[in-house]
Amino acid sequence: MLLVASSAMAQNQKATIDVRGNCDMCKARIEKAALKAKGVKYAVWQAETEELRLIYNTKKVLLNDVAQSIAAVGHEADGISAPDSVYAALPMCCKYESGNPHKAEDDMLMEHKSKEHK
Ligand SMILES: [Cu+2]
Repeated sequence: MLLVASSAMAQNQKATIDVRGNCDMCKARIEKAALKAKGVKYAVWQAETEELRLIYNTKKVLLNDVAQSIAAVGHEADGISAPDSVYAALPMCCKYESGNPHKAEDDMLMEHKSKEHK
């Protein structure tokens, strides 16, 4: 990491992707997986919204690769499912497929409408 932080080299892109999860353990796991992807500078996930905010270097990594590495640790990311074996090994509190206790269906719909991707 010898790159000098400079706005002249702004290849950094902000993005928000949907990542399924429930709790603080999920949060730690998701953020760790995201930050492990090369070129990811910032990753913060919120249980309430199941959204992961990212800042990443578009020259180093594709958003899809970040989503892949998160899915690989057990959390469905940007529509990419986690492998069954990995999901099965998650602690009970992290089993988001049985329904997120923090969130009702209606909230999910609302959220989708309010999200402006393009
Ligand atoms: Cu969890």
